[in-house]
Amino acid sequence: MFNCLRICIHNYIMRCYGKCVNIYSICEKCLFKVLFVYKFYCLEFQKRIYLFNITSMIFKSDKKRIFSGVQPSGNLHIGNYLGAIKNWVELQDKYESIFCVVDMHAITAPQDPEMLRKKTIEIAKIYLAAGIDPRKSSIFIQSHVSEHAELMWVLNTIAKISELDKMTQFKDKAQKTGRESAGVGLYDYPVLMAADILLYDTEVVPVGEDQKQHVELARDLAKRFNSKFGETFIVPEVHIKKEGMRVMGLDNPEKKMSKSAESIYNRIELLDDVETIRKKIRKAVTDSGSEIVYSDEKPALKNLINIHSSFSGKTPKEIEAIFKGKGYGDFKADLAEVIIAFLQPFQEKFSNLSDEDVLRVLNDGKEKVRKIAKEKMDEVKKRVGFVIIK
Ligand code: AQP
Repeated sequence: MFNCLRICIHNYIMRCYGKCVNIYSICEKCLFKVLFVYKFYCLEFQKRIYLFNITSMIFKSDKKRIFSGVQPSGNLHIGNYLGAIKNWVELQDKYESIFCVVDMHAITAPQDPEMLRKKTIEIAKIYLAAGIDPRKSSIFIQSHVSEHAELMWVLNTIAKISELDKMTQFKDKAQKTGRESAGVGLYDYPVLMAADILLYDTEVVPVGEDQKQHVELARDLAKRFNSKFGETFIVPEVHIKKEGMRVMGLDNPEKKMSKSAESIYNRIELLDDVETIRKKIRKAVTDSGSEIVYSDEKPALKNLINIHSSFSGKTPKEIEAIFKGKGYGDFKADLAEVIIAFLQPFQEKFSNLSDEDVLRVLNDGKEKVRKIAKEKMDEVKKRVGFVIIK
């Protein structure tokens, strides 16, 4: 009898989480009792959903909306985490949050279709393992909401070539192929990013410092569209976390840490194993001299101290004091352990997430944001003069 009830409650919970379970897999003797318990739980559950909906309706208007995303263009690194995702986790309680896996951005560089699919799911898992809570935030895949591409086209018609010519990220990335052979998609990437942001009436965009210029373009396009066609878009603010603003490459402190950097010694990846992390930190370039000092004259060491500070919570001054009289060897060994202390539990959470769990979250997220995107796009179409048949 006790076992039957346990199965029933288990089945009920599984049903609530959308997993299909046969509720009648239970012995006949206790069916009556079980159905009674089941009905009671259903009523309780409905009551809670109702209360939750009412509460969110009341509080919805108080919260500003944030939007941000990461492109599945390679293996995520601690720069992506410290510059963006860590910030999102902290902001999701205060803001109505929308986080996207921007797969349409990822195809602006050559990519392998199977790998792109794998990395897209991996990034969504990383969001969840890092602490993005799907009950508080909407998580979805960019290509699942076609309005991103539609709005981009409209914004393309008001963006200027002179504006895109100024984008430093394009200049950096086009270096590989040369400007003339670079793809139009890569050049136009900031306009797609503007569409991502403006589509959701985003008020705040939490990104790493490297993306500031792109958010500024989104602001300019919003203002231009509004003055040309009437108030349509909210002009978004950029939100950059002070510490860990721009994590630099371990192999070159002049350039940011990047997924697409050729050498794996440029970055610590979020899914690197313990030995790889130790090795990469050991090999990280340092400046001349052997003292552990935080100074602009020692950019490589400054970058490593910033990383230490972001993970350990200690200030650069405290770190300097701890390693006074010690050398790079001691500092680097400690830095590796500080990173590992964060990454190990993170990786454990990551590996406990199944693809099915993540796909369900992404589907729910898509359903939530699609309505906002469609409403905004309908408004845009009306403003620019497209014929709409209801
Ligand atoms: N080095 C970094 N330091 C701080 N923040 C960073 N971000 C990226 N690199 C650093 C932030 O991570 C978020 C997601 O970035 P993205 O994937 O959309 O594109 P990205 O900025 O071009 O990142 P990568 O790692 O350099 O990727 P690739 O090499 O593919 O271009 C953004 O908020 C970004 O600011």
